Amino acid sequence: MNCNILGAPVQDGTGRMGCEMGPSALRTAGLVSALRDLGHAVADLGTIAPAPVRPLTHGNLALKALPEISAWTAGIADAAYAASADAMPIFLGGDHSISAGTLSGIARRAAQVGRPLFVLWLDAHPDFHTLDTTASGNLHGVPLAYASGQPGFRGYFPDLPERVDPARICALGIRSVDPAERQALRAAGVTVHDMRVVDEHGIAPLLRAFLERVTAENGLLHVSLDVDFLDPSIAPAVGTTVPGGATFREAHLVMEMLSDSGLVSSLDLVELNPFLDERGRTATLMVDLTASLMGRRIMDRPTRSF
Ligand code: 5AB
Ligand code: MN
Ligand code: MN
Ligand code: MN
Repeated sequence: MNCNILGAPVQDGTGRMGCEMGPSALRTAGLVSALRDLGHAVADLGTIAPAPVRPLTHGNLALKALPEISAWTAGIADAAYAASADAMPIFLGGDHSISAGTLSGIARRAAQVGRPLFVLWLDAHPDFHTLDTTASGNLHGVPLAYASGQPGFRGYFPDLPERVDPARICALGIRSVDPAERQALRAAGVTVHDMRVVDEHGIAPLLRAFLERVTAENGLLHVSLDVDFLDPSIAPAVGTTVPGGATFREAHLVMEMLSDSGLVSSLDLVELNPFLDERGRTATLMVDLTASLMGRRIMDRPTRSF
């Protein structure tokens, strides 16, 4: 497969510094060589630039860095569209606000090729706040709401060329949801498999059912992997730790099933804060998970089966 690597060193979407170093840490942990060892042709396209920043004021005074994130969203959306023409783009965050741009650009690409876009959101949080409902004001909490066309972004974030249909979004691993998000997710019809559902059913059947839907509609599949999807005991390098996350094997199983499906067409690796890491272990785990998603196997398997 042809892969395009793009760095998006954004940290203004979170309340603290450090995510700016994310792309560098993922490269240092060996992302490019891991992909090449699996036989992929990898082009590192370097670092995305934001669009020019313009002043913006909003009634929600809690909002942080709105002009900056709006400018990043525009720049990232253009880069995502361009980088998805003939290869699988892998976006290195940066905080999760980058997915406002990656999803916008990928949704535009999906419309251009005439295929439905599905999104697998692997995260402790649904990131489904609007500019009006966020109480923290941290814009890494809004990308999925923006990309799926929730109201209140017009004039502040770039106009969406195409929205992601909320009915084609599956959020998995969720365990921290704010009241406004809970209501909006339900109204929009997003599939949310929270950790309680994962505990009850196991992660494999939940993912399999979603992948079967993607297959049935010949969809493209964008995967957005937030470090805090993982349990903090195995992935400490994140600002928003929530206990009770995916285990090492649950996370690898998700990646292995995604690989077997052959459906994944774009990927975000987000929220890595290397300043909070322990000797690079979280960056290394993110690279190993990406390798599993891109075909690394414990043992060969007979055929594609998920
Ligand atoms: B992340 C919270 N809902 O709005 C908020 O890490 C957390 O990209 C957002 O998933 C977490 O601040 C954003 C409390
Ligand atoms: Mn997130
Ligand atoms: Mn999160
Ligand atoms: Mn986070």
